[in-house]
Amino acid sequence: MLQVCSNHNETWGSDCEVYQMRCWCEKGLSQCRGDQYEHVHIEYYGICRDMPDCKPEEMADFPRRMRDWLFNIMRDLADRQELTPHYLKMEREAENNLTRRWSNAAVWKWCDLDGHPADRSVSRHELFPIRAPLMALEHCIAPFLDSCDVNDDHRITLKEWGKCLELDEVPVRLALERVVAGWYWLVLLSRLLLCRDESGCSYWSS
Ligand SMILES: [Ca+2]
Ligand SMILES: [Ca+2]
Repeated sequence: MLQVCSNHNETWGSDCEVYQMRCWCEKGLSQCRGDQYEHVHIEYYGICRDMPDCKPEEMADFPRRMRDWLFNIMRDLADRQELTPHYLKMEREAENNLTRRWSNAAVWKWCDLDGHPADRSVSRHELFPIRAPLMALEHCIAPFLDSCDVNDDHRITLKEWGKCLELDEVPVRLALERVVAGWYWLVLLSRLLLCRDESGCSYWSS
């Protein structure tokens, strides 16, 4: 079982133990070890350790490294055929068009993170899939992600995301428009297919 470090800087036997304690505390059950555990969450995987400070020069270089990393993950997923056709198209464009490379990868990741709920902003909870696994390897990830949330409302908008990755606003907006257009066509197509299967579909008659 993989040990985890919580936001209280305590090592737990597994992620399940953390979720279980949080659940006990949220429900006010006697197994809850204290009110502070009502908001306990996993900070990173592995045992707790002293994190080195992120030096200013490391922080200055971090957006570039993060852009590289996002593009490499997108490329890996494309190679493994794990991207949807729409994102695959964006990946192919990123391969061939250097000006679109970082913005396509950044928009893809931001949309990927914005899932629970998909409300056009990435909450701290939604950042978990990139934050927790990277914390033990990249000590600048936490201050970097905190710095993205410029207005400190605990959510990262696409504008904030693009800005902290040091991307131009226009290619980011264009890439997002393409994602939205892709979704629009997907929804339309699925409605058309559904309509074909159902007799007397109100979509056609309306
Ligand atoms: Ca969201
Ligand atoms: Ca914000």
